[in-house]
Amino acid sequence: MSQNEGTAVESLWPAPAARLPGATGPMLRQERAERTREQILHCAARIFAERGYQQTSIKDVADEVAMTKGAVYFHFPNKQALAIAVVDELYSRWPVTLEAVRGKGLSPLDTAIEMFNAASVAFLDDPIMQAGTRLQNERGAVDVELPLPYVDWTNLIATLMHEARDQGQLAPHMDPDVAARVAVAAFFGAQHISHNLHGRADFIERWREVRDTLFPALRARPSA
Ligand code: LUB
Repeated sequence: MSQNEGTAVESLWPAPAARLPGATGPMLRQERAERTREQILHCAARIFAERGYQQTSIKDVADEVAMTKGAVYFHFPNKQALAIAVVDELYSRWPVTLEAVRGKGLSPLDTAIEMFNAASVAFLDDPIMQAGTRLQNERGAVDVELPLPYVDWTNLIATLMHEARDQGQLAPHMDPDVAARVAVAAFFGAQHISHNLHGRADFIERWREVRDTLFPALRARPSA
C-alpha cells in the first residue's frame, strides 16, 4: 500500500475522472481503502455501542474487524478520532434521510413523523446510531470534544414545524421552535428510558405513544 493512501482517500474521493473505464491501480486502491475505513468504523461502532468509550481500545476494534492495530491506526490515528468519526458519520446521515423522506411529498408534520420513524428504526438496527448515542451520553467522560448533540435534529424538526405553521398545519397557538424542542425531547427521552429499562425492546411501542399523544396536540383542528 502506498504511504500517502490515507490522505489520498480523503482528498480525491469521489474522483469521477478516475472512475472512467480503464482506470487502473490507484483508484482501486482508494476504493479498497475507503471500504476498509468503513469496515473499521462499523466495527468500532459495534464495540462503542456495547462497551462504551472508556472500555473500548484500538486493539478491541482491530480484533473485531480482524485486522492488525497498525491497519486501524493507518485510517484512524487514535480512539478519539474513531469516536469523532462515528458521531460525524451519524450526523451526516440525517440530511440524506430528510431528502429521501421529502421525496414522499408528505405534509411538513407527516415529514417530521417520518423522520422520527426512521430514527426509531435506526436505534434498533444501526450500530452507528447506537454508538453515537452512547458516546454522546458519555460525552463528559470522552476525552475529546464531540460535535454538539441534538442541535442538528432540533433545527431539522424546527424547519419542518415552521413549514407546518406557514401552511396552516400547526395549531395557531403553537410556537414552531417550542414544538420542535418538545418533539425531540419526547422522542429522545422515550428512547433513553426504553434503552435503560428494556434494551429498547419496547421502543417502537413507546415512540408510537409519544407520536399519537403529541402530534394531534400540535395539529391545527380541521375547520368545521
Ligand atoms: C439523534 C443522537 C441519536 C437524536 O442528535 C443527536 O445527537 C442524536 C445521539 O446524541 O439520535 C434523534 C432525535
